[in-house]
Amino acid sequence: MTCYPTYGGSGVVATELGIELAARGHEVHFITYSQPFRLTGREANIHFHEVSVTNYPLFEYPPYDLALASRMAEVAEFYQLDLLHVHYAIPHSVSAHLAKEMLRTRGINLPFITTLHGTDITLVGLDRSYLPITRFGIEQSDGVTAISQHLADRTHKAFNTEKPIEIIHNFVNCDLYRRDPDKYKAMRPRFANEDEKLLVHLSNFRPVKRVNDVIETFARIAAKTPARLMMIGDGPDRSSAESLAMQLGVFRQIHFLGKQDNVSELLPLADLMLMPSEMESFGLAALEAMACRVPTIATSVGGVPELIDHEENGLLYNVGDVDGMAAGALDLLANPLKLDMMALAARRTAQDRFCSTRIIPRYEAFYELIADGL
Ligand code: GMT
Repeated sequence: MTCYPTYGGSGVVATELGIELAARGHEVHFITYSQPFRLTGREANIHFHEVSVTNYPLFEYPPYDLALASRMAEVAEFYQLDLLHVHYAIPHSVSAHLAKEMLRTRGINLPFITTLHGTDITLVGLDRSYLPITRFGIEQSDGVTAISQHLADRTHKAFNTEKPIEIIHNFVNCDLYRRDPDKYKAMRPRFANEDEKLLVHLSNFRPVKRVNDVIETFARIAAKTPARLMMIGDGPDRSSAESLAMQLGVFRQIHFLGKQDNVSELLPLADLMLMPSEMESFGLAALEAMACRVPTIATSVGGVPELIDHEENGLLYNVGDVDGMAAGALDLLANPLKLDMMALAARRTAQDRFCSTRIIPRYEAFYELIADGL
């Protein structure tokens, strides 16, 4: 398994997938530049191989992709891996292709699967300097999966490729992500008083997440009802969000919590999640919240409508419609029965359609297919 091990949806999915597969008895080897942040290092059947990139004054840009390919080939040979599964096309699929070719010269067959997550296609992959190599990486993959139908369609169109793409939606462990009444009672007072509503946002605070819209929406909500907001995560737009919160007079009602490992303990404390992104190929944070009985107020972009049905298990708005999102949130917060129905529907969606018990077997079946060369 190869992914970006830092804070980001694709790394989370890869890590959780590795953990779930290991729990089912598979031997999982992570090959990345640092230990993925949701791994503790104590999980059975999980092995971590660090890719170290030697620097040399001649290298203005140390060649990580080559060091990764080398390590992939070594690990695959030493540990007799059945296949490589890389998350995020760039540069991982190209490194996997190189590793495969290196092993081929030694008589070893090593198929590889690429999972597309979103920005590898919609932002980075479409940049002129990466487009041809991204298309190459996708086409050379023995199998390709995408985390939503939207992303698969977009990939076919943007890269003008007919490469078959298996849709395997993101997943959540519904036993871990749930509202435990005792924990709720014990922890919620840390973040909100009894008369206050609690909202949450979770992301990497990149421009695509529109964190300032989170603050704008929250300020409109807080002007009408006592409320607090947990901002989980960190990234380039955090200070701009903090400064906007100051300007709008809601800074003291917001907990900027930074990067947190155990989001499954924080999400269930909230009444609503805010996810006003410019683009989401899936919206994993919303799914994690939904499993915890927290409906999401989101933008109707990318793959989000594959997860959220407007007025059923959440609310959908146009990008930038902070007035609409605030009005929707206030309406729900003022109608506990309606909010409760939506919270139950959100949990049901997570359980019935996106629970790891349903999705992991899809990956296992796909692995079998690719490993058997079909
Ligand atoms: O936007 C992020 O959180 C990072 C990015 C990534 O690739 O790490 O996330 C993408 O992958 C997630 C997991 O599959 C999806 O849930 C996100 O929707 C997707 N982000 C975008 O498409 C902007």
